[in-house]
Amino acid sequence: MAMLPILEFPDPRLRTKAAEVDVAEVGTAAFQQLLDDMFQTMYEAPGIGLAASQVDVHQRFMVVDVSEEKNTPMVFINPQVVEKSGGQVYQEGCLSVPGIFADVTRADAIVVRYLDRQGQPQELAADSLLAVCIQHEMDHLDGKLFIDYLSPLKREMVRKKLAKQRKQMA
Ligand code: GNR
Ligand code: NI
Repeated sequence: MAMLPILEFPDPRLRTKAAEVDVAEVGTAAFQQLLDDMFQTMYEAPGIGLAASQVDVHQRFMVVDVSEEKNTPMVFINPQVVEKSGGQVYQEGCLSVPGIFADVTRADAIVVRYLDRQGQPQELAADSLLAVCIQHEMDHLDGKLFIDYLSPLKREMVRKKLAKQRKQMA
């Protein structure tokens, strides 16, 4: 197992649109190892989800665990939202935008179709935090970040805060 470096805003690689995973690749040792490394990276961060895009792998998959006990690992490969309804506001954060938290409105309930880590097709109904997390991770696969939903003024404040944080770290 290995911790993987997480790309941080404004790294342009976070804007890459990820490509579909070839199903034949899912069962390979290299792909399964990458999933294990992504779980380790997510748990140690700590975070509730991690998209492949964040570790500079531009393929459509992510790992998620929204449980309190951190004992419910989920893998979503080639995810597609096939139904969505309602709306919820959640204060989001992102491992690629450290130290920034902001309210984002998303669908409250979704149905997602995907392949699991065995490459088997699945369909899952998700709501509340799990629905937020899946939508947040799917945005990463399209090169989108939660701060993109903020007003230009708020985004400018985020940019300044991050620049200041970085200066203090240097
Ligand atoms: O750890 C995370 N917490 C979180 C909180 C609210 C909404 C979304 C998230 S996902 C985030 C981890 C991350 O950046 N995944 O891409
Ligand atoms: Ni994120």
